[in-house]
Amino acid sequence: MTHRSDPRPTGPSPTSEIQRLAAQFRAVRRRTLDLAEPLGAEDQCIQSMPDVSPTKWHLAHTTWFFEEFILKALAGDYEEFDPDFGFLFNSYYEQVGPRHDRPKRGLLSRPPLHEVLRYRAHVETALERLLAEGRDAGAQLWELLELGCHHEQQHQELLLTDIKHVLSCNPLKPAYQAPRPRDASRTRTWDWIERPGGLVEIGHGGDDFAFDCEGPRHKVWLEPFKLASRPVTNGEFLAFIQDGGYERAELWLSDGWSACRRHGWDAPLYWERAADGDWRIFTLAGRRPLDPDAPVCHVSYFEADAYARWAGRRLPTEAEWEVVATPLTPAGNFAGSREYHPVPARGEGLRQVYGDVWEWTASAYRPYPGFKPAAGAVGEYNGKFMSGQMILRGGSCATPEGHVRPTYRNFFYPADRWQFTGIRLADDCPRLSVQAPPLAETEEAQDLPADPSTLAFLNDVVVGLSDTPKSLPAKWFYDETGARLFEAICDLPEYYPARTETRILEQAAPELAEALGRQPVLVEYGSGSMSKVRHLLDNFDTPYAFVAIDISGEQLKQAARDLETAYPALRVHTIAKDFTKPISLPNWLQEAGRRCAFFPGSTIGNFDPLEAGLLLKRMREAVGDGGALIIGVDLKKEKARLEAAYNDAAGVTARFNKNVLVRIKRDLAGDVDLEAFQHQAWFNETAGRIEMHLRSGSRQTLTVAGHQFHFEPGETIHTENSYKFTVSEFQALARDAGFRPARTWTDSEELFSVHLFDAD
Ligand code: AVI
Repeated sequence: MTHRSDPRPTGPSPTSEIQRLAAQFRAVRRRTLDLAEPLGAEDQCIQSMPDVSPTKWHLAHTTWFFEEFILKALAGDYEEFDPDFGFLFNSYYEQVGPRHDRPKRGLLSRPPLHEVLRYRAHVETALERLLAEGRDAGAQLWELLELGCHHEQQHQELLLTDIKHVLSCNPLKPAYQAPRPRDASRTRTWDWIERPGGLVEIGHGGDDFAFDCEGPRHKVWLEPFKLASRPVTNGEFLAFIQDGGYERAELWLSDGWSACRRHGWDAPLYWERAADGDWRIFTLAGRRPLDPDAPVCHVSYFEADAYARWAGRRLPTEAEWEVVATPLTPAGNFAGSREYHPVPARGEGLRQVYGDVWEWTASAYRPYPGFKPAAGAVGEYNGKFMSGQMILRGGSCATPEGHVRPTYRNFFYPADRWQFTGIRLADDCPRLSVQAPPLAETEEAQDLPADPSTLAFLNDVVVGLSDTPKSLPAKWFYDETGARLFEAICDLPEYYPARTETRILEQAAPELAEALGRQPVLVEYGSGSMSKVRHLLDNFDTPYAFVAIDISGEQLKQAARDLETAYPALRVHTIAKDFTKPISLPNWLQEAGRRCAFFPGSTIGNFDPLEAGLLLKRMREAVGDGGALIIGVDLKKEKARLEAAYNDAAGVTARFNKNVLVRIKRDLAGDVDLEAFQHQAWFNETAGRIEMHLRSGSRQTLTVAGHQFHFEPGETIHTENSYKFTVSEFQALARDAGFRPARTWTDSEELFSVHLFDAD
């Protein structure tokens, strides 16, 4: 089983966290039944090979997991459904006791399916009861519940891969679902995505859920490398077959060649040659012609490795894969699309990193440095499998939506083919480095130190400038110069938001203080110099504490010291972290009054609506039931006024925008002509946002760390969005995140708004 690798607080979780977990539990359990729904009782009983488990067994085993590890351990009065079920549905937990043989799960015609469904309902009812009393059950309950949900999601994927194998063994080749409409758009081309290597960090290190084997976070040295921008397709794999790939021992690892001969492999699993010589494949929607543009799927590690050797390349290591994947949002063709089959790549640049097919890596499944399995039976979940298996990354079209992360490590034996497994090629690069230009004629070019933040910046630059249209994340504006330029922007006559918000906050502060009651805790997201919170603190009687979250640890320390000097009675707690990631508040805050998230400056507008919703939900989780949110939001208004605020006459915003190019030149030794780009900002009415761009005045090539990026005249780099809202639009967004509007203040010109929301 899996569990988070870092200890969690021992006290009860906040109510919002409990509600989130309870909702997750219900949704996961429902989804498992949905997946089994198209199957009859006979389908659900079959085991077509030792690796495959019958659907009915998955339904029961996932239930046993909750029963064994939560109900029997933590619910004192729980009545076991059937004492024999522990023997039948324990998978591999030696410490729990003896169990039925894995290869004989298909012999379990009893208990019948309806009995297993009753078992599910029985355990769910008991768990709901425990959850209702859950406030006293302690962190262990919530940890195990979360683990149980992720465990069940893993079995949801297995349910699909296993039933595909079961149905493929039926000569009638029945379908699990009706064929889905085909999306004809696709691209055939691919590219190399190059990375400079250096000292990088991989592995999970945050507070959010991860399986124990994903951590600890640690350093890895990488030589310069490149990854293919998309996975290998069926058409490309066919060329390997046609070139005698399955008959040429020299392409195969010794164990791979033995497996190939022993099993008589001549194509990936589920491929079959029709009488007319064409290839067909079996899918969960029945047989279909082979699509040459879709990613090749159901290949073993041995086949992936042989293909890479044939192509004159290699498979990526898991660290190489993770470095490239980390900046990307884990979105793609997951099981949520209900396609249950990999689809052809679309668009340009790096594609299909997440979803479609699990990508075999050249890395063996071994513990990371410092890994220690948990004590007790749950420690058997991952740790004991760390021999003889290979790592796969990225999730597949059968993986539940939201289940994988950049650090997620899946593992299978090198001969396994029944999972949705595919290939992404990698290769070494000629030495690539972030090079500083020579200081003098006689001097050699020097490598700049590749610290993690510089590498993260380089990654974002390479990913963003390889994309169409080109873009860069706005966060890279803010080095020391960028932060100073932003402060200067706030003083500009055209930039009304900062000034207007201050006035509103000063005026609303007494009412806000009253609404928050005695001894509140203020939690500021992106606290910067901590100057805005002073407008509130000045009016609060006895604030209990101020929690400041900011990515810049240095600024945090200094600003906290200044604040403590100005407010000696205030407890100031700092969290040096990217505030978009989940945070946990210190336990000693239990004593305090209402918790209130504070997010001024309309920074919420710099997030896309989806990200903004997610961030608001994180705030809702952090403040818990009874909490509150005070947030500053810039309002929609006439275009001219909006555009003037981002096109000031003194050119400060233009310098702020160009600062990202200055950083590329300085920190990444990029060959950038600053004069060749022009600041542009306009209001995109359809999207409801100010867009900032850097526009290339000519055809030019920008070179960064050996990567070349070509610009046509007029082509832009999209550097920032700043969304504007009406009061009701913003209230709807906050409502979706679980906040109820309590009060809104605006200035007399209705330029800006400050909102107070309650979290009931
Ligand atoms: C930080 N943020 C709210 C500012 C805004 O208005 O979106 C950043 C900014 N960009 C250009 N001017 C100010």
